[in-house]
Amino acid sequence: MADLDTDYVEDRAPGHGRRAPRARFDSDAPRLELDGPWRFRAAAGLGDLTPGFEAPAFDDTHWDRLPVPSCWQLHGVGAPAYTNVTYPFPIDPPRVPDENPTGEYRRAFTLPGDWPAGRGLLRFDGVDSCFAVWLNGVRLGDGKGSRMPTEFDATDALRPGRNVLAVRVHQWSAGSYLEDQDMWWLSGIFRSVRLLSRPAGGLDDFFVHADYDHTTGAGTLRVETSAAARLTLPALGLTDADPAGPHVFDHVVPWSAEQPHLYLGELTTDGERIHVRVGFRTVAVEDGLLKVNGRPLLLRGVNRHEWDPETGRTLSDDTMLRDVLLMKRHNINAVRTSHYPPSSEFLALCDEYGLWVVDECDLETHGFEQVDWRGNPTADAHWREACLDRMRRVVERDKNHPSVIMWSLGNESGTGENLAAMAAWTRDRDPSRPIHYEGDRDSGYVDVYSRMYADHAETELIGRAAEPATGDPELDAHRRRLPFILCEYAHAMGNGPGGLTEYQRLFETYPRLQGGFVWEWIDHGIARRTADGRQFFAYGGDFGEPVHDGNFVADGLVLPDRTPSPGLAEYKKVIEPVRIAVDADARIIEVRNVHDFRDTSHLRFRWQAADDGEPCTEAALDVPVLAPGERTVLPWPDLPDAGEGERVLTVVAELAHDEPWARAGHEIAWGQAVTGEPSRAPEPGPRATVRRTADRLELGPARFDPATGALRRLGGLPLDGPRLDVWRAPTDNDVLGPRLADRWRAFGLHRLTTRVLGVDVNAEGLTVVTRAAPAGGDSALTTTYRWQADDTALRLHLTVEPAGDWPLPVPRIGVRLALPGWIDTVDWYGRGPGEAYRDTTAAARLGRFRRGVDAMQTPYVRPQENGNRREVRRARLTGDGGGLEVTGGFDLTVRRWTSEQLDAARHTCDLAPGDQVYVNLDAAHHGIGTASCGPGTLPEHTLHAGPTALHLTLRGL
Ligand code: IPT
Repeated sequence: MADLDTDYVEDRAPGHGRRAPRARFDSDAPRLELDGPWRFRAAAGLGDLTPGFEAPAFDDTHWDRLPVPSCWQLHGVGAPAYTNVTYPFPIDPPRVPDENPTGEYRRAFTLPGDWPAGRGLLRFDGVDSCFAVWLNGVRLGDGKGSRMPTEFDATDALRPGRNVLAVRVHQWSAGSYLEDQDMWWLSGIFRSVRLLSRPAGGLDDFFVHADYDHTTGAGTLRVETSAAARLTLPALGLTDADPAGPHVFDHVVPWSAEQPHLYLGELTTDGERIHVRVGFRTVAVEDGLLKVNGRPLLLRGVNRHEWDPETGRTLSDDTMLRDVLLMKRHNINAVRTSHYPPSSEFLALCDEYGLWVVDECDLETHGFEQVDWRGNPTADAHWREACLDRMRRVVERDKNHPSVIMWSLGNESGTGENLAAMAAWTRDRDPSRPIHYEGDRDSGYVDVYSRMYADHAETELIGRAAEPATGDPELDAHRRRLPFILCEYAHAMGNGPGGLTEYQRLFETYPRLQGGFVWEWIDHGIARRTADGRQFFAYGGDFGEPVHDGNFVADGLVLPDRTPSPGLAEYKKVIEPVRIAVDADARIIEVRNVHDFRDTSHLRFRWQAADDGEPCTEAALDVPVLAPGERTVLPWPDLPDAGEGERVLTVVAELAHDEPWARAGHEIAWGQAVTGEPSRAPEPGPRATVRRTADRLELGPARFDPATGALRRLGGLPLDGPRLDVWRAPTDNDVLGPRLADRWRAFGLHRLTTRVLGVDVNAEGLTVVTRAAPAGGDSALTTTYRWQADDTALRLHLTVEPAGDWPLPVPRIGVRLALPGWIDTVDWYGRGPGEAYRDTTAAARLGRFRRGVDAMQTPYVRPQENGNRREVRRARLTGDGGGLEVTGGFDLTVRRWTSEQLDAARHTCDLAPGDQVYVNLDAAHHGIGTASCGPGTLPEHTLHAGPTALHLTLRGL
């Protein structure tokens, strides 16, 4: 009989025929991996199902193949679609569209001859969004809850030899209403499938309770087991002990993210041996602080979605390890698993390498906000069981991970009784971990006060416990006693985030502020190629979606291919666990250990002095071992006499030995101080005077256009400019939020027209005055270029004076020039090596750097202003044909396209090198901020049009 019953799809029930949730663990019980190519057929909807596809004898040889695990839209079946908040279907819970793409999956497998008697379970680690399962034609059940495991008892249907597994997966289901996370809508069996043998006398579940008493150093271990078992932990002298204990050990090494000590052992029964990894730690909210092992934490976190640009939400173990290593190497100590439990393997890595984890339930109903929360499932008793089921499955699966220090009920799901019920169940099941949920501002049933994107001022108010009262005095009193975290802040979309330093300062000032989680770890771009084979990353709208949220899906600290973006370098610097302050006036070095647990014995320190960027001496720096929270002050090392120019003293802390996550020598923290003034360009020789011919003005090595006063040649180097430039290709933070970029365009900043007011030859040299102004307005910028030269060098003294009203910030004030396209290399002395803007400068140190022109670019998924190098004292732009040297004090960008081309590009593949290289030399920039979601540029980083000067010396090379 064909089984075409699909009532479960629109049923709010989380599933039928499933096994109770339990811990995920590895044991020696046999298992069969069912990943690999499956037979697959894409059905357009529930009216298009294949009758009898579940029958073992069904002939599927004409079906396609699809890998399991995978997201079918990334294998040419249907198309990915991106929405942030909006449901991509009408809100009509629990009903979903008739057009409900459905995948029919089949695979045969052979049960090995030595497969033991006893129960067999089929485990699906993740299926999006709803599925039903048949084994040998017998329906085992159905399930929802995409990012949580579902197990079915397969015992009665399992046969010796050949077995046929059939799974029907629906893109949309009642469960979709609970899964409105800000990400691509993707479907299919996207995590592994396994058949597990459950031996007679095996152990189905256990719960490790490993507490640490920081006052005595003792550890208490208690393992609840679902059946009688024995516990062996060699390092603690336990052999075949009763797991229930409690076992008290006078001294254990505790687990922390900084020193993730795990005790390896085994739980055994007559039928099974299970690996256990025990980390002793006690989490508590006491005295208004979130503490682990008695110490308050400072969370230096990120929100992590599971993402791979080729495989979507199917991640290899290698990719997960890459994430963990990248995080550890960038001083990150915490992860919020936004907004669903990750693959269990990821949590195992967090246990092993050390990351604090806020484990979040697979729950978001954000789109109901758009209908004033009418029918919100978290506030509707009909959905109670579906919500509770999700929470139970996270807690049961992940309860034995020491890295998990908080449970999160979900994200952006409004408020409602079902959330309170989830919290109550969780508190009862696992009183050892605090509960997090941001969406209920009253924080009635949670243990930490959590917010997202609160600006600096509001965060400070909360730090001082001076925030406005919430409605109910009792709730207000409760919330006021809670520690505060920013579960999302510093939206890392495109260029940015700006303002990290200022947040961190608040976190380190007010104990109540226990840090936060940057939004977010990775850009969810999808790897695509142009017809001619160039790769780019697609975002919302690129797949013809009728509703979408564009590139809002690309807002991570790493690009889709996990290349760290400048934002990650900035974050690493801002959250350094050791602070090194090099003070040039007092000639002291202050080192502060801001780790929460670890002393500094794993670090070595060294210093280096450089003159005008040229390193002259370096040596080890003897820093006494500092306990967490301790500081020391050291005198400057004996330095050789500084010569002419600027002296930079850099002090670095690096790993003294290999750690599991980085090699000895890996840099953790640094500080710098500057004394003296940078060397100036050599004093000019005898001043050149202007020679005038019919078609040009000549001044020293330079040639100008007599009509416009524009520089045309410097020695042998053809060039065009420099000309006033105030435009930048708007960043995502300029475009979104209060839409500064729209104001810029309305004002006409991207289309200033220039009128030459005068080209004046005088005793000093040449003076050119221009007036740049937008059409339709009477605001203008008057720019005076004073040119002087000797035989070899050309000097520019530039001043800019605004006239009229400038009621808005301006993107930049400086000049742009065009050089020949054969320029391919940039050497500079200034801040680097990476991109920096005035509120994203922390990670940029003073030094000498060299990059190819192409490597000066940051390929943000949506092209935008990028690549600025700050406070450059000297730059050489060179190629086979020679080059240009510029000295002065300026910000520098060098690219193969104009800002206008950058602005017009929608994807990186829209940018093509032309036959010129464009160079911006700027006096100032407007900051970056995080207005794409959160506060804009802080007042101190805002660039207003005002009198501006820039002094440059240009020399042909
Ligand atoms: C917040 C969401 O929690 C997160 O998933 C993501 O969408 C982020 O915004 C923006 O990228 S919700 C927003 C209304 C603050």
